[in-house]
Amino acid sequence: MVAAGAALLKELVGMGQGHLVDGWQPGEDEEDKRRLFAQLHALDASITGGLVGYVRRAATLLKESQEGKNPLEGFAPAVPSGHELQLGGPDFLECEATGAAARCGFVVVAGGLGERLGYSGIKLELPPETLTGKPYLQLYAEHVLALQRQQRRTDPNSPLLPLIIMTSEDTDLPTRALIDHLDGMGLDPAQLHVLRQQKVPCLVDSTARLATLPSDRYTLLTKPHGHGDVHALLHSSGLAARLYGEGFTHLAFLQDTNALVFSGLVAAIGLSVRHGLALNTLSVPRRAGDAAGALMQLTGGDGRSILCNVEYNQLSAMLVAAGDSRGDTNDTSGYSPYPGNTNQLVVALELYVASLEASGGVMVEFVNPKYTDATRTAFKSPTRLECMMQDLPWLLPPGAPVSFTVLGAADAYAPVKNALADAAKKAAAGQSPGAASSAEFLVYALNAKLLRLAGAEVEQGSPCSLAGVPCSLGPQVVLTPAFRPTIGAALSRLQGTLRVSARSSLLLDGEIHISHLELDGALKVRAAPGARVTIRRMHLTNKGYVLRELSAAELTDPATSELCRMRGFTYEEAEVREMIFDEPGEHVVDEE
Ligand code: UGB
Repeated sequence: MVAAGAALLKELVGMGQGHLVDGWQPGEDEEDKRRLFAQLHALDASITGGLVGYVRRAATLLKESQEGKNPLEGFAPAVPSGHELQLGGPDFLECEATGAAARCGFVVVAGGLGERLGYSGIKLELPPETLTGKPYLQLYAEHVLALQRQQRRTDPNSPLLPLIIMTSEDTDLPTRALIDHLDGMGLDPAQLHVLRQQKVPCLVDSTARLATLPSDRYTLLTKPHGHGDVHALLHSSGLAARLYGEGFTHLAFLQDTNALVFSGLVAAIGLSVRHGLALNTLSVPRRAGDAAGALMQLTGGDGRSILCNVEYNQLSAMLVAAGDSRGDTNDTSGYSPYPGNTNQLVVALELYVASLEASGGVMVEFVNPKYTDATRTAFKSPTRLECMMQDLPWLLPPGAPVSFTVLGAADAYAPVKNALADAAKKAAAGQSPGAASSAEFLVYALNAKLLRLAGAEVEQGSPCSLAGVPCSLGPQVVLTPAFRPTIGAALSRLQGTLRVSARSSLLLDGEIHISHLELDGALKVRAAPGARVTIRRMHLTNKGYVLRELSAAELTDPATSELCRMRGFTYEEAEVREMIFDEPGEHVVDEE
Protein backbone atom coordinates (compact mmCIF):
# COMPACT_ATOMS: atom_id res chain seq x y z
CA MET A 1 0.00 0.00 0.00
CA VAL A 2 2.76 2.41 0.98
CA ALA A 3 4.86 1.44 -2.04
CA ALA A 4 1.88 1.85 -4.36
CA GLY A 5 1.15 5.26 -2.81
CA ALA A 6 4.77 6.32 -3.28
CA ALA A 7 4.69 5.26 -6.94
CA LEU A 8 1.45 7.19 -7.39
CA LEU A 9 2.99 10.31 -5.88
CA LYS A 10 5.89 10.03 -8.30
CA GLU A 11 3.47 9.83 -11.19
CA LEU A 12 1.54 12.84 -9.89
CA VAL A 13 4.73 14.86 -9.48
CA GLY A 14 5.48 14.09 -13.14
CA MET A 15 2.07 15.55 -13.99
CA GLY A 16 2.72 18.96 -12.43
CA GLN A 17 1.99 18.16 -8.77
CA GLY A 18 5.59 18.91 -7.66
CA HIS A 19 4.35 21.27 -4.92
CA LEU A 20 3.33 18.19 -2.94
CA VAL A 21 6.99 17.27 -2.35
CA ASP A 22 8.48 20.79 -2.21
CA GLY A 23 11.05 20.96 0.58
CA TRP A 24 10.96 17.23 1.29
CA GLN A 25 14.23 16.03 2.82
CA PRO A 26 15.23 12.37 2.84
CA GLY A 27 14.92 10.97 6.35
CA GLU A 28 12.62 13.76 7.53
CA ASP A 29 8.97 13.22 8.54
CA GLU A 30 9.06 9.66 7.19
CA GLU A 31 6.00 8.62 9.20
CA ASP A 32 4.00 11.57 7.79
CA LYS A 33 5.11 10.74 4.26
CA ARG A 34 3.84 7.18 4.72
CA ARG A 35 0.52 8.63 5.85
CA LEU A 36 0.28 10.59 2.62
CA PHE A 37 1.19 7.50 0.55
CA ALA A 38 -1.58 5.55 2.29
CA GLN A 39 -4.12 8.31 1.64
CA LEU A 40 -3.12 8.54 -2.03
CA HIS A 41 -3.51 4.79 -2.36
CA ALA A 42 -6.95 4.83 -0.71
CA LEU A 43 -8.16 7.71 -2.90
CA ASP A 44 -6.86 5.94 -5.98
CA ALA A 45 -8.90 2.86 -5.08
CA SER A 46 -12.15 4.72 -4.30
CA ILE A 47 -12.22 7.18 -7.22
CA THR A 48 -13.63 5.76 -10.41
CA GLY A 49 -10.83 6.00 -12.95
CA GLY A 50 -8.24 6.41 -10.17
CA LEU A 51 -6.50 9.49 -8.83
CA VAL A 52 -4.51 10.21 -11.96
CA GLY A 53 -7.69 10.06 -14.05
CA TYR A 54 -9.37 12.41 -11.57
CA VAL A 55 -6.55 14.97 -11.79
CA ARG A 56 -6.61 14.81 -15.60
CA ARG A 57 -10.38 15.36 -15.67
CA ALA A 58 -10.01 18.20 -13.19
CA ALA A 59 -7.34 19.88 -15.34
CA THR A 60 -9.59 19.75 -18.40
CA LEU A 61 -12.70 21.01 -16.60
CA LEU A 62 -10.80 23.78 -14.81
CA LYS A 63 -9.27 24.95 -18.09
CA GLU A 64 -12.73 25.07 -19.67
CA SER A 65 -14.07 26.93 -16.64
CA GLN A 66 -11.20 29.43 -16.82
CA GLU A 67 -12.00 30.03 -20.49
CA GLY A 68 -15.62 30.65 -19.48
CA LYS A 69 -16.88 27.66 -21.45
CA ASN A 70 -20.37 26.54 -20.54
CA PRO A 71 -20.81 22.76 -20.75
CA LEU A 72 -24.30 23.34 -22.08
CA GLU A 73 -23.12 25.79 -24.75
CA GLY A 74 -24.80 25.24 -28.07
CA PHE A 75 -27.85 23.51 -26.60
CA ALA A 76 -31.20 25.17 -27.25
CA PRO A 77 -33.61 24.84 -24.31
CA ALA A 78 -37.33 24.17 -24.62
CA VAL A 79 -40.09 23.40 -22.16
CA PRO A 80 -40.28 19.60 -22.12
CA SER A 81 -43.43 17.58 -22.30
CA GLY A 82 -44.10 14.90 -19.71
CA HIS A 83 -46.97 13.45 -17.73
CA GLU A 84 -49.26 15.06 -15.22
CA LEU A 85 -51.14 13.36 -12.41
CA GLN A 86 -53.83 14.76 -10.15
CA LEU A 87 -53.36 13.59 -6.58
CA GLY A 88 -56.12 11.09 -5.80
CA GLY A 89 -57.66 11.29 -9.30
CA PRO A 90 -58.69 8.11 -11.18
CA ASP A 91 -55.54 8.03 -13.33
CA PHE A 92 -53.36 8.69 -10.30
CA LEU A 93 -55.00 5.84 -8.37
CA GLU A 94 -54.59 3.47 -11.30
CA CYS A 95 -50.88 4.31 -11.62
CA GLU A 96 -50.46 4.07 -7.87
CA ALA A 97 -51.99 0.58 -7.76
CA THR A 98 -49.54 -0.53 -10.45
CA GLY A 99 -46.63 1.13 -8.63
CA ALA A 100 -47.58 -0.44 -5.31
CA ALA A 101 -47.38 -3.90 -6.88
CA ALA A 102 -44.02 -3.26 -8.58
CA ARG A 103 -40.80 -4.93 -7.49
CA CYS A 104 -38.98 -1.74 -6.60
CA GLY A 105 -36.05 -0.93 -4.36
CA PHE A 106 -35.71 2.44 -2.62
CA VAL A 107 -32.47 4.42 -2.46
CA VAL A 108 -32.01 7.37 -0.08
CA VAL A 109 -29.07 9.65 -0.82
CA ALA A 110 -27.98 10.95 2.56
CA GLY A 111 -24.35 11.91 2.27
CA GLY A 112 -24.93 15.66 2.34
CA LEU A 113 -23.91 17.85 5.23
CA GLY A 114 -26.98 20.06 5.08
CA GLU A 115 -24.80 23.15 5.42
CA ARG A 116 -27.64 25.51 4.41
CA LEU A 117 -29.80 24.13 7.22
CA GLY A 118 -27.08 24.40 9.82
CA TYR A 119 -28.42 21.53 11.95
CA SER A 120 -25.81 19.93 14.18
CA GLY A 121 -26.76 16.33 13.37
CA ILE A 122 -27.66 14.39 10.24
CA LYS A 123 -30.80 15.36 8.38
CA LEU A 124 -32.20 11.83 8.44
CA GLU A 125 -32.62 12.06 12.21
CA LEU A 126 -34.82 15.16 11.99
CA PRO A 127 -38.55 14.73 12.50
CA PRO A 128 -40.58 16.04 9.55
CA GLU A 129 -43.43 16.83 11.95
CA THR A 130 -43.60 17.24 15.69
CA LEU A 131 -46.88 15.39 16.38
CA THR A 132 -45.08 12.02 16.25
CA GLY A 133 -41.50 13.35 16.27
CA LYS A 134 -40.41 10.36 14.14
CA PRO A 135 -37.26 10.88 12.09
CA TYR A 136 -37.22 10.93 8.29
CA LEU A 137 -35.36 7.62 8.19
CA GLN A 138 -38.06 5.91 10.22
CA LEU A 139 -40.74 7.45 7.99
CA TYR A 140 -39.07 6.14 4.82
CA ALA A 141 -38.62 2.68 6.34
CA GLU A 142 -42.28 2.61 7.42
CA HIS A 143 -43.37 3.50 3.89
CA VAL A 144 -41.27 0.66 2.46
CA LEU A 145 -42.65 -1.77 5.05
CA ALA A 146 -46.23 -0.64 4.43
CA LEU A 147 -45.85 -1.28 0.70
CA GLN A 148 -44.24 -4.62 1.41
CA ARG A 149 -47.12 -5.65 3.73
CA GLN A 150 -49.59 -4.68 1.04
CA GLN A 151 -47.74 -6.77 -1.57
CA ARG A 152 -47.60 -9.74 0.78
CA ARG A 153 -51.36 -9.67 1.28
CA THR A 154 -51.82 -10.69 -2.34
CA ASP A 155 -48.58 -12.65 -2.71
CA PRO A 156 -47.17 -13.99 0.56
CA ASN A 157 -43.95 -14.93 -1.25
CA SER A 158 -43.23 -11.47 -2.59
CA PRO A 159 -39.67 -10.38 -1.77
CA LEU A 160 -38.50 -7.99 0.92
CA LEU A 161 -38.32 -4.52 -0.62
CA PRO A 162 -34.78 -3.15 -0.31
CA LEU A 163 -33.97 0.15 1.36
CA ILE A 164 -30.53 1.39 0.36
CA ILE A 165 -28.95 4.38 2.06
CA MET A 166 -25.96 6.22 0.63
CA THR A 167 -23.92 7.83 3.39
CA SER A 168 -20.67 9.78 3.25
CA GLU A 169 -17.64 10.08 5.48
CA ASP A 170 -19.53 12.85 7.30
CA THR A 171 -22.81 11.01 7.76
CA ASP A 172 -21.91 7.31 7.85
CA LEU A 173 -21.32 6.78 11.57
CA PRO A 174 -24.26 8.89 12.76
CA THR A 175 -26.53 7.18 10.22
CA ARG A 176 -25.51 3.73 11.45
CA ALA A 177 -25.98 4.92 15.04
CA LEU A 178 -29.46 6.18 14.13
CA ILE A 179 -30.35 2.82 12.55
CA ASP A 180 -29.26 1.08 15.77
CA HIS A 181 -31.11 3.60 17.90
CA LEU A 182 -34.27 2.88 15.89
CA ASP A 183 -33.71 -0.90 16.22
CA GLY A 184 -33.33 -1.25 12.48
CA MET A 185 -36.71 0.47 11.99
CA GLY A 186 -38.49 -2.87 11.78
CA LEU A 187 -36.64 -3.82 8.60
CA ASP A 188 -35.12 -7.22 8.08
CA PRO A 189 -31.32 -6.66 8.05
CA ALA A 190 -31.27 -8.44 4.68
CA GLN A 191 -33.28 -5.65 3.09
CA LEU A 192 -31.24 -2.75 4.46
CA HIS A 193 -28.04 -1.70 2.69
CA VAL A 194 -25.70 1.14 3.55
CA LEU A 195 -23.24 2.29 0.86
CA ARG A 196 -20.66 4.89 1.81
CA GLN A 197 -19.44 7.44 -0.70
CA GLN A 198 -15.87 8.70 -0.38
CA LYS A 199 -14.63 12.24 -0.64
CA VAL A 200 -12.44 13.44 -3.50
CA PRO A 201 -9.33 15.66 -3.43
CA CYS A 202 -9.61 19.42 -3.68
CA LEU A 203 -7.77 21.60 -6.16
CA VAL A 204 -6.15 24.93 -5.35
CA ASP A 205 -6.03 26.63 -8.72
CA SER A 206 -6.82 26.43 -12.42
CA THR A 207 -3.86 24.13 -13.06
CA ALA A 208 -5.54 21.51 -10.87
CA ARG A 209 -2.84 21.45 -8.19
CA LEU A 210 -3.96 19.21 -5.35
CA ALA A 211 -4.67 20.96 -2.04
CA THR A 212 -3.26 19.85 1.30
CA LEU A 213 -4.61 20.73 4.73
CA PRO A 214 -3.37 24.15 5.91
CA SER A 215 -2.29 22.51 9.15
CA ASP A 216 -0.77 19.35 7.63
CA ARG A 217 1.08 19.26 4.32
CA TYR A 218 1.05 15.46 4.37
CA THR A 219 -2.75 15.18 4.10
CA LEU A 220 -4.74 16.05 1.00
CA LEU A 221 -7.81 18.17 1.57
CA THR A 222 -10.92 16.30 0.44
CA LYS A 223 -14.61 17.19 0.01
CA PRO A 224 -17.80 15.36 -1.03
CA HIS A 225 -18.12 14.51 -4.71
CA GLY A 226 -21.92 14.97 -4.86
CA HIS A 227 -25.01 12.76 -4.92
CA GLY A 228 -24.13 11.40 -8.37
CA ASP A 229 -21.80 8.93 -6.61
CA VAL A 230 -24.84 6.82 -5.85
CA HIS A 231 -24.77 5.32 -9.35
CA ALA A 232 -21.10 4.32 -9.21
CA LEU A 233 -21.69 2.75 -5.78
CA LEU A 234 -24.74 0.82 -6.91
CA HIS A 235 -22.57 -0.49 -9.72
CA SER A 236 -19.33 -1.20 -7.85
CA SER A 237 -21.17 -2.87 -4.96
CA GLY A 238 -22.92 -5.12 -7.47
CA LEU A 239 -26.23 -4.25 -5.78
CA ALA A 240 -28.07 -2.89 -8.81
CA ALA A 241 -27.16 -5.94 -10.90
CA ARG A 242 -28.02 -8.29 -8.03
CA LEU A 243 -31.47 -6.78 -7.53
CA TYR A 244 -32.14 -6.95 -11.25
CA GLY A 245 -31.07 -10.60 -11.22
CA GLU A 246 -33.47 -11.24 -8.32
CA GLY A 247 -36.42 -9.95 -10.34
CA PHE A 248 -36.61 -6.33 -9.20
CA THR A 249 -37.63 -4.08 -12.06
CA HIS A 250 -37.19 -0.55 -10.66
CA LEU A 251 -35.23 1.60 -8.26
CA ALA A 252 -36.65 4.79 -6.77
CA PHE A 253 -34.25 7.45 -5.52
CA LEU A 254 -35.19 9.84 -2.72
CA GLN A 255 -33.45 12.67 -0.91
CA ASP A 256 -32.87 12.94 2.81
CA THR A 257 -35.74 15.28 3.70
CA ASN A 258 -38.97 14.99 1.79
CA ALA A 259 -41.80 13.69 3.94
CA LEU A 260 -44.27 13.91 1.04
CA VAL A 261 -42.27 11.84 -1.40
CA PHE A 262 -44.34 8.66 -1.15
CA SER A 263 -47.50 10.62 -2.02
CA GLY A 264 -46.28 10.84 -5.58
CA LEU A 265 -43.50 8.30 -5.91
CA VAL A 266 -45.66 5.17 -5.94
CA ALA A 267 -47.85 6.59 -8.70
CA ALA A 268 -44.69 7.66 -10.58
CA ILE A 269 -43.39 4.08 -10.38
CA GLY A 270 -46.70 2.89 -11.84
CA LEU A 271 -46.49 5.50 -14.57
CA SER A 272 -42.98 4.27 -15.40
CA VAL A 273 -44.32 0.74 -15.70
CA ARG A 274 -47.25 1.87 -17.84
CA HIS A 275 -45.09 3.83 -20.28
CA GLY A 276 -41.97 1.64 -20.15
CA LEU A 277 -39.86 4.59 -18.96
CA ALA A 278 -36.15 4.14 -18.35
CA LEU A 279 -36.11 7.25 -16.16
CA ASN A 280 -39.00 9.17 -14.66
CA THR A 281 -38.43 12.27 -12.52
CA LEU A 282 -41.01 13.27 -9.97
CA SER A 283 -41.57 16.94 -10.65
CA VAL A 284 -43.49 19.85 -9.15
CA PRO A 285 -43.93 23.42 -10.44
CA ARG A 286 -40.85 25.47 -9.66
CA ARG A 287 -40.58 29.08 -8.53
CA ALA A 288 -37.97 31.15 -10.35
CA GLY A 289 -34.90 31.62 -8.20
CA ASP A 290 -35.51 28.45 -6.16
CA ALA A 291 -32.44 26.33 -5.44
CA ALA A 292 -34.04 23.55 -7.46
CA GLY A 293 -33.02 22.34 -10.88
CA ALA A 294 -35.29 22.73 -13.90
CA LEU A 295 -36.24 20.04 -16.38
CA MET A 296 -35.54 21.05 -19.95
CA GLN A 297 -35.55 19.58 -23.41
CA LEU A 298 -32.11 20.47 -24.76
CA THR A 299 -31.31 20.20 -28.42
CA GLY A 300 -27.72 20.36 -29.58
CA GLY A 301 -26.30 21.67 -32.84
CA ASP A 302 -26.00 18.07 -34.07
CA GLY A 303 -29.73 17.56 -33.55
CA ARG A 304 -29.35 15.38 -30.45
CA SER A 305 -32.15 16.11 -28.05
CA ILE A 306 -32.11 15.21 -24.38
CA LEU A 307 -34.59 15.70 -21.55
CA CYS A 308 -32.50 16.52 -18.51
CA ASN A 309 -32.09 18.67 -15.43
CA VAL A 310 -30.34 22.03 -15.69
CA GLU A 311 -29.04 22.90 -12.25
CA TYR A 312 -30.18 26.09 -10.56
CA ASN A 313 -26.71 27.65 -10.57
CA GLN A 314 -26.50 27.32 -14.38
CA LEU A 315 -30.07 28.05 -15.28
CA SER A 316 -30.19 31.80 -15.71
CA ALA A 317 -26.88 31.96 -17.58
CA MET A 318 -28.01 29.18 -19.85
CA LEU A 319 -31.33 30.83 -20.68
CA VAL A 320 -29.67 34.19 -21.30
CA ALA A 321 -27.03 32.56 -23.54
CA ALA A 322 -29.86 30.91 -25.47
CA GLY A 323 -31.42 34.30 -26.15
CA ASP A 324 -33.98 34.61 -23.34
CA SER A 325 -32.77 37.83 -21.74
CA ARG A 326 -35.18 37.45 -18.77
CA GLY A 327 -33.28 34.39 -17.51
CA ASP A 328 -34.92 32.40 -14.73
CA THR A 329 -38.36 34.01 -14.36
CA ASN A 330 -41.92 33.00 -13.58
CA ASP A 331 -44.62 33.11 -16.21
CA THR A 332 -48.19 34.23 -15.61
CA SER A 333 -48.89 31.08 -13.57
CA GLY A 334 -46.50 32.37 -10.90
CA TYR A 335 -44.11 29.53 -11.62
CA SER A 336 -41.21 28.99 -14.01
CA PRO A 337 -42.35 27.42 -17.29
CA TYR A 338 -39.73 24.72 -16.68
CA PRO A 339 -40.88 21.94 -14.35
CA GLY A 340 -38.91 21.61 -11.12
CA ASN A 341 -36.64 18.69 -10.36
CA THR A 342 -37.43 17.20 -6.94
CA ASN A 343 -34.55 14.77 -7.44
CA GLN A 344 -36.87 11.86 -6.75
CA LEU A 345 -36.19 9.54 -9.63
CA VAL A 346 -37.62 6.22 -10.79
CA VAL A 347 -35.31 4.14 -12.96
CA ALA A 348 -36.02 0.88 -14.76
CA LEU A 349 -33.33 -1.57 -13.69
CA GLU A 350 -32.84 -3.31 -17.03
CA LEU A 351 -31.46 -0.31 -18.91
CA TYR A 352 -29.92 1.18 -15.76
CA VAL A 353 -27.82 -1.91 -15.08
CA ALA A 354 -26.75 -2.10 -18.73
CA SER A 355 -25.79 1.60 -18.70
CA LEU A 356 -23.84 1.20 -15.46
CA GLU A 357 -22.04 -1.74 -16.98
CA ALA A 358 -21.12 0.30 -20.06
CA SER A 359 -20.03 3.42 -18.14
CA GLY A 360 -18.86 2.05 -14.79
CA GLY A 361 -21.41 4.42 -13.27
CA VAL A 362 -19.16 7.43 -13.90
CA MET A 363 -21.39 10.47 -14.04
CA VAL A 364 -20.73 13.68 -15.92
CA GLU A 365 -18.61 15.79 -13.60
CA PHE A 366 -18.49 19.54 -13.25
CA VAL A 367 -16.47 22.07 -11.34
CA ASN A 368 -17.71 25.24 -9.72
CA PRO A 369 -14.74 27.32 -8.48
CA LYS A 370 -15.27 30.71 -6.89
CA TYR A 371 -12.52 32.88 -8.48
CA THR A 372 -10.71 35.63 -6.60
CA ASP A 373 -10.63 37.95 -9.65
CA ALA A 374 -11.33 38.33 -13.35
CA THR A 375 -8.18 36.42 -14.36
CA ARG A 376 -10.09 33.33 -13.26
CA THR A 377 -6.93 31.62 -12.02
CA ALA A 378 -6.96 31.56 -8.22
CA PHE A 379 -9.87 30.34 -6.10
CA LYS A 380 -11.30 31.83 -2.92
CA SER A 381 -11.13 28.33 -1.45
CA PRO A 382 -10.09 24.95 -2.88
CA THR A 383 -12.67 23.37 -5.17
CA ARG A 384 -13.33 19.81 -6.35
CA LEU A 385 -15.11 17.89 -9.07
CA GLU A 386 -18.75 17.10 -8.37
CA CYS A 387 -21.49 15.03 -9.94
CA MET A 388 -25.27 14.85 -9.62
CA MET A 389 -27.55 11.85 -9.55
CA GLN A 390 -30.17 13.45 -11.80
CA ASP A 391 -27.64 13.64 -14.65
CA LEU A 392 -28.53 10.05 -15.49
CA PRO A 393 -30.00 10.92 -18.93
CA TRP A 394 -26.43 11.65 -20.11
CA LEU A 395 -25.46 8.09 -19.14
CA LEU A 396 -28.41 6.35 -20.80
CA PRO A 397 -28.21 5.47 -24.50
CA PRO A 398 -29.59 8.12 -26.88
CA GLY A 399 -33.31 7.63 -27.42
CA ALA A 400 -33.85 5.99 -24.02
CA PRO A 401 -37.42 6.71 -22.85
CA VAL A 402 -36.89 9.52 -20.33
CA SER A 403 -39.81 11.51 -18.97
CA PHE A 404 -41.21 13.14 -15.85
CA THR A 405 -44.38 13.16 -13.79
CA VAL A 406 -45.73 16.46 -12.49
CA LEU A 407 -47.85 16.68 -9.38
CA GLY A 408 -49.24 19.72 -7.57
CA ALA A 409 -46.63 21.99 -5.96
CA ALA A 410 -47.49 20.92 -2.40
CA ASP A 411 -48.53 17.33 -3.12
CA ALA A 412 -45.21 15.53 -3.28
CA TYR A 413 -42.42 17.86 -2.24
CA ALA A 414 -41.61 19.50 1.09
CA PRO A 415 -37.83 19.52 1.53
CA VAL A 416 -36.04 20.92 4.56
CA LYS A 417 -33.04 22.79 3.21
CA ASN A 418 -32.67 26.21 4.81
CA ALA A 419 -32.04 27.74 8.21
CA LEU A 420 -34.91 29.82 9.53
CA ALA A 421 -33.45 33.27 8.86
CA ASP A 422 -32.46 32.37 5.28
CA ALA A 423 -35.86 30.79 4.69
CA ALA A 424 -37.51 34.05 5.75
CA LYS A 425 -35.34 35.97 3.26
CA LYS A 426 -36.17 33.54 0.48
CA ALA A 427 -39.88 33.77 1.19
CA ALA A 428 -39.65 37.58 1.15
CA ALA A 429 -38.05 37.29 -2.29
CA GLY A 430 -40.94 35.15 -3.55
CA GLN A 431 -39.02 31.87 -3.38
CA SER A 432 -39.87 28.64 -1.59
CA PRO A 433 -38.67 28.85 2.02
CA GLY A 434 -37.68 25.16 2.42
CA ALA A 435 -37.57 25.57 6.22
CA ALA A 436 -38.30 22.94 8.84
CA SER A 437 -41.41 24.95 9.78
CA SER A 438 -42.85 25.44 6.30
CA ALA A 439 -42.15 21.78 5.48
CA GLU A 440 -43.93 20.64 8.65
CA PHE A 441 -47.07 22.59 7.77
CA LEU A 442 -46.96 21.14 4.25
CA VAL A 443 -47.11 17.66 5.80
CA TYR A 444 -50.21 18.58 7.81
CA ALA A 445 -51.76 20.28 4.78
CA LEU A 446 -51.22 17.27 2.52
CA ASN A 447 -52.77 14.91 5.07
CA ALA A 448 -55.71 17.28 5.56
CA LYS A 449 -56.10 17.35 1.78
CA LEU A 450 -56.25 13.55 1.69
CA LEU A 451 -59.00 13.59 4.30
CA ARG A 452 -60.93 16.13 2.23
CA LEU A 453 -60.45 14.02 -0.91
CA ALA A 454 -62.13 11.22 1.02
CA GLY A 455 -65.06 13.48 1.76
CA ALA A 456 -64.10 14.78 5.21
CA GLU A 457 -64.87 18.30 6.35
CA VAL A 458 -61.52 19.60 7.49
CA GLU A 459 -61.38 23.30 8.30
CA GLN A 460 -58.86 25.34 6.38
CA GLY A 461 -56.18 27.00 8.43
CA SER A 462 -55.13 30.60 8.27
CA PRO A 463 -51.92 31.88 6.72
CA CYS A 464 -49.48 33.38 9.21
CA SER A 465 -45.82 34.19 9.58
CA LEU A 466 -43.67 32.38 12.14
CA ALA A 467 -40.21 33.88 12.64
CA GLY A 468 -40.67 35.54 9.26
CA VAL A 469 -41.50 32.30 7.42
CA PRO A 470 -44.97 32.17 5.89
CA CYS A 471 -46.82 29.10 7.14
CA SER A 472 -50.32 27.92 6.56
CA LEU A 473 -51.73 26.96 9.95
CA GLY A 474 -54.39 24.33 9.95
CA PRO A 475 -55.20 21.14 11.73
CA GLN A 476 -52.18 19.06 12.60
CA VAL A 477 -53.03 15.88 10.69
CA VAL A 478 -50.62 12.96 10.51
CA LEU A 479 -51.55 9.82 8.61
CA THR A 480 -48.72 7.34 9.04
CA PRO A 481 -47.58 4.91 6.33
CA ALA A 482 -49.35 2.12 8.22
CA PHE A 483 -52.59 4.09 7.77
CA ARG A 484 -51.86 5.05 4.18
CA PRO A 485 -49.61 2.50 2.47
CA THR A 486 -50.99 4.20 -0.62
CA ILE A 487 -53.22 7.20 -1.17
CA GLY A 488 -55.82 4.78 -2.53
CA ALA A 489 -55.80 2.82 0.73
CA ALA A 490 -56.15 6.02 2.77
CA LEU A 491 -59.18 7.11 0.77
CA SER A 492 -60.84 3.75 1.28
CA ARG A 493 -60.48 3.97 5.07
CA LEU A 494 -62.68 7.02 5.43
CA GLN A 495 -66.21 6.09 4.55
CA GLY A 496 -68.57 8.10 6.67
CA THR A 497 -68.45 11.43 8.42
CA LEU A 498 -65.24 13.05 9.56
CA ARG A 499 -65.16 16.63 10.82
CA VAL A 500 -61.92 18.22 12.03
CA SER A 501 -61.65 21.78 13.31
CA ALA A 502 -58.72 24.03 12.40
CA ARG A 503 -57.17 23.91 15.89
CA SER A 504 -57.25 20.10 16.06
CA SER A 505 -54.48 17.52 16.02
CA LEU A 506 -55.22 14.07 14.61
CA LEU A 507 -52.87 11.10 14.36
CA LEU A 508 -54.07 7.96 12.59
CA ASP A 509 -51.48 5.19 12.78
CA GLY A 510 -52.36 1.70 11.56
CA GLU A 511 -55.42 0.11 10.00
CA ILE A 512 -58.13 2.49 11.18
CA HIS A 513 -61.49 2.93 9.48
CA ILE A 514 -63.65 5.92 10.21
CA SER A 515 -67.44 5.85 10.05
CA HIS A 516 -68.17 8.86 12.22
CA LEU A 517 -65.69 11.13 13.98
CA GLU A 518 -66.07 14.77 14.99
CA LEU A 519 -62.93 16.28 16.42
CA ASP A 520 -62.22 19.63 18.02
CA GLY A 521 -59.02 19.02 19.98
CA ALA A 522 -56.29 16.39 19.91
CA LEU A 523 -56.74 12.68 19.22
CA LYS A 524 -54.12 10.01 18.59
CA VAL A 525 -55.24 6.55 17.50
CA ARG A 526 -52.67 3.80 17.09
CA ALA A 527 -53.42 0.29 15.86
CA ALA A 528 -50.62 -2.27 16.03
CA PRO A 529 -50.01 -4.51 13.00
CA GLY A 530 -52.86 -7.04 12.85
CA ALA A 531 -55.30 -4.79 14.72
CA ARG A 532 -58.21 -3.32 12.77
CA VAL A 533 -59.97 -0.39 14.41
CA THR A 534 -63.30 1.07 13.33
CA ILE A 535 -64.32 4.42 14.78
CA ARG A 536 -68.06 3.93 14.54
CA ARG A 537 -69.10 7.00 16.54
CA MET A 538 -66.97 9.48 18.35
CA HIS A 539 -67.36 13.13 19.18
CA LEU A 540 -64.30 14.54 20.92
CA THR A 541 -63.63 18.02 22.24
CA ASN A 542 -60.59 18.80 24.36
CA LYS A 543 -57.99 21.51 24.83
CA GLY A 544 -55.62 19.86 22.35
CA TYR A 545 -52.20 21.23 21.47
CA VAL A 546 -51.57 24.94 21.39
CA LEU A 547 -49.05 26.40 18.96
CA ARG A 548 -46.72 29.02 20.43
CA GLU A 549 -44.29 31.13 18.44
CA LEU A 550 -40.87 31.43 20.10
CA SER A 551 -39.78 34.84 21.29
CA ALA A 552 -36.71 36.49 19.74
CA ALA A 553 -34.80 35.66 22.94
CA GLU A 554 -35.83 31.99 22.83
CA LEU A 555 -34.77 31.75 19.19
CA THR A 556 -31.17 32.50 20.11
CA ASP A 557 -31.11 30.90 23.54
CA PRO A 558 -29.01 27.70 23.52
CA ALA A 559 -31.31 26.40 26.26
CA THR A 560 -34.12 26.21 23.67
CA SER A 561 -34.01 22.84 21.93
CA GLU A 562 -32.37 22.94 18.51
CA LEU A 563 -35.49 21.41 16.91
CA CYS A 564 -37.60 24.28 18.24
CA ARG A 565 -35.05 26.92 17.30
CA MET A 566 -34.90 25.69 13.72
CA ARG A 567 -38.73 25.89 13.51
CA GLY A 568 -39.41 29.08 15.41
CA PHE A 569 -42.42 27.59 17.20
CA THR A 570 -43.49 24.79 19.47
CA TYR A 571 -46.72 22.94 20.09
CA GLU A 572 -47.60 22.82 23.78
CA GLU A 573 -49.72 19.97 25.02
CA ALA A 574 -52.86 21.09 26.87
CA GLU A 575 -55.02 17.96 26.59
CA VAL A 576 -54.74 14.94 24.31
CA ARG A 577 -56.79 11.76 24.02
CA GLU A 578 -54.66 8.76 23.07
CA MET A 579 -56.11 5.38 22.09
CA ILE A 580 -53.75 2.46 21.60
CA PHE A 581 -54.88 -0.89 20.23
CA ASP A 582 -52.06 -3.36 20.80
CA GLU A 583 -53.95 -6.58 20.35
CA PRO A 584 -54.51 -8.04 16.87
CA GLY A 585 -58.13 -8.42 15.80
CA GLU A 586 -61.22 -6.22 15.39
CA HIS A 587 -61.78 -3.20 17.63
CA VAL A 588 -64.77 -0.88 17.50
CA VAL A 589 -64.97 2.54 19.07
CA ASP A 590 -68.54 3.60 19.71
CA GLU A 591 -68.90 6.48 22.17
CA GLU A 592 -72.34 7.90 21.52
N1 UGB B 1 -26.08 14.33 -1.04
C1 UGB B 1 -25.31 13.20 -0.98
O1 UGB B 1 -25.81 12.10 -0.71
N2 UGB B 1 -23.97 13.33 -1.20
C2 UGB B 1 -23.37 14.50 -1.52
O2 UGB B 1 -22.16 14.52 -1.73
C3 UGB B 1 -24.19 15.65 -1.58
C4 UGB B 1 -25.54 15.54 -1.33
P1 UGB B 1 -28.95 18.98 -1.37
P2 UGB B 1 -28.78 20.18 -3.98
O3 UGB B 1 -34.23 19.09 -3.90
O4 UGB B 1 -34.90 20.81 -4.95
C5 UGB B 1 -30.59 18.95 -5.45
O5 UGB B 1 -27.71 19.66 -0.99
O6 UGB B 1 -27.67 19.27 -4.39
C6 UGB B 1 -27.54 14.20 -0.84
C7 UGB B 1 -30.67 18.85 -6.96
O7 UGB B 1 -29.34 18.82 -7.46
O8 UGB B 1 -30.11 18.98 -0.44
O9 UGB B 1 -28.47 21.60 -3.77
C8 UGB B 1 -28.09 15.03 0.29
O10 UGB B 1 -27.92 14.35 1.53
C9 UGB B 1 -31.43 20.02 -7.54
O11 UGB B 1 -31.58 19.81 -8.92
O12 UGB B 1 -29.54 19.55 -2.76
O13 UGB B 1 -29.93 20.15 -5.11
C10 UGB B 1 -29.54 15.21 -0.15
O14 UGB B 1 -30.32 14.10 0.23
C11 UGB B 1 -32.76 20.28 -6.86
O15 UGB B 1 -33.79 19.69 -7.48
C12 UGB B 1 -29.45 15.24 -1.66
O16 UGB B 1 -28.20 14.67 -2.01
C13 UGB B 1 -32.69 20.10 -5.34
O17 UGB B 1 -31.91 18.97 -4.93
C14 UGB B 1 -29.57 16.64 -2.26
O18 UGB B 1 -28.59 17.49 -1.73
C15 UGB B 1 -34.04 19.98 -4.70
